[in-house]
Amino acid sequence: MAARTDVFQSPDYFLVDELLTEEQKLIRESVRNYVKKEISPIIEDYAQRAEFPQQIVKQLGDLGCFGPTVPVEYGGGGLDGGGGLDYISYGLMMQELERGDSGVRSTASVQGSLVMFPIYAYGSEAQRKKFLPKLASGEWLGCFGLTEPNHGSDPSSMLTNFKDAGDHVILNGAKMWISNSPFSQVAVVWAKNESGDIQGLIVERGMEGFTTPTTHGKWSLRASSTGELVFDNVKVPKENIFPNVKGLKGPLGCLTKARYGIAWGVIGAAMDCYDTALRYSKEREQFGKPIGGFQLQQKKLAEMITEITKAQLLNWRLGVLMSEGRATPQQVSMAKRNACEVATNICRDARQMLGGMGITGEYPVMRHMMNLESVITYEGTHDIHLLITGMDVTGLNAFK
Ligand code: TGC
Ligand code: FAD
Repeated sequence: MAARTDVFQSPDYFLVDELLTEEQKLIRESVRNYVKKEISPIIEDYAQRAEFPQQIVKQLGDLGCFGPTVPVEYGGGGLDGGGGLDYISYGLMMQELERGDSGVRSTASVQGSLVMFPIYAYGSEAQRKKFLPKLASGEWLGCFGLTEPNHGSDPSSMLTNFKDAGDHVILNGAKMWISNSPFSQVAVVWAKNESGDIQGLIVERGMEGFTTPTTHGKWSLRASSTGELVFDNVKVPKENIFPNVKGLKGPLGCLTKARYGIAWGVIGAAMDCYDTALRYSKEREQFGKPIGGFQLQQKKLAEMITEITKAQLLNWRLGVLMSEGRATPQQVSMAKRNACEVATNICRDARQMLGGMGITGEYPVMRHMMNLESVITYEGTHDIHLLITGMDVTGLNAFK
């Protein structure tokens, strides 16, 4: 397939740019330029072949997209350690990456929020020094194992477990649907100890009994690699267990950071679909005039830009609250859920506006649309996030 020319123009109907600092705009620009140069020309081809473009790992490391929340001394962006990035910059990075492809943003989310963040927040100094710089630079790729074959939305019922065996523990169990597992050197794994408490362990490729079979046949996130983590009596040194967290709040704390990135990211995908549909509607003629001149097509475009604008403003406000340390996990859930819903609808409408061309790889819309079926499901399904909001406003738990 011929490389696609990326002519994206970012929609900004309410002049949200005026709310951004010069530094935030510069960061967005550098990631946008990277996506135009390195992602847009190749991504369709990789998605069609269901292949992970491994070269992006080093590129994203060089660009500073890994570990935005980790202090600069460990190779991160400095969000949680003082100095460095702010949460709006982090969000803008994710928006631009997902404008390219959800799988590219996924790689950055997993590495930064689900692997580097817990090693920094819950790990020992030795763990931080050993793993963080190599993960920040992209020399190593990490993955995050929470979901199991029989325990997805309800991770507290997980079966993966470890038993004490002197200077190490013996880990058994299996994780499923793990982004990047087939290419990872390092897996952050959540498992139960002998008392039934959830703890995090760093499992390294090469440990005997540890395998990462690839999941095949996905119609979504085809340019992202997904697999399992299988532990068959794996000896994990005790020095690889996180000393500073116990319980489900460990993995859920990581998810709050990653879900924040998704709220921004999917709006990037929506912006790409809107921009593509708008341009197409002015070029494509039927019944003697551009299809953009028909009311039904204008309704779709008007609703798309309205929802994008509302989400941009919500994300900006959430970014301010995150930077001030005042955002709640429930606010992050609302933003993730809303952004995924509007982005999914926008991509579906854009696909229709392109008619038959909408199902081809000539345009990015069908790829985005299919990707978003994963994004609306992972990191908490659409309905789980609704129940989180429901519980927050009523004080009543409808999960169980
Ligand atoms: P519950 O009793 O409510 O909570 C247990 C403890 O966790 C605390 N907590 C949180 N802490 C930080 N951030 C959050 N978002 C938190 N939510 C809850 C809570 O305060 C409590 O603390 P403590 O001190 O009292 O122990 O737990 P529950 O068992 O009732 O479950 C609640 C529920 C359903 C909301 C939760 O389990 C959930 O979010 N389920 C969805 C599972 C999920 O999101 N899985 C994601 C897997 S990873 C993934 O998809 C990566 S995709 C990566 C990519 O490619 O981008
Ligand atoms: P289930 O939990 O079985 O849910 C099925 C349906 O039931 C959903 O509609 C759900 O909303 C609904 N449901 C469940 N409980 C309730 C309830 N109490 N009330 C009402 N409805 C309910 N996981 C990781 O750990 N690491 C990863 O890197 C990772 N990457 C992923 C990549 C991809 C491409 C995909 C598709 C998934 C990934 N996941 C990952 C797993 C993902 O987080 C789970 O798929 C998700 O949390 C849902 O779990 P489940 O698939 O088991 O669905």
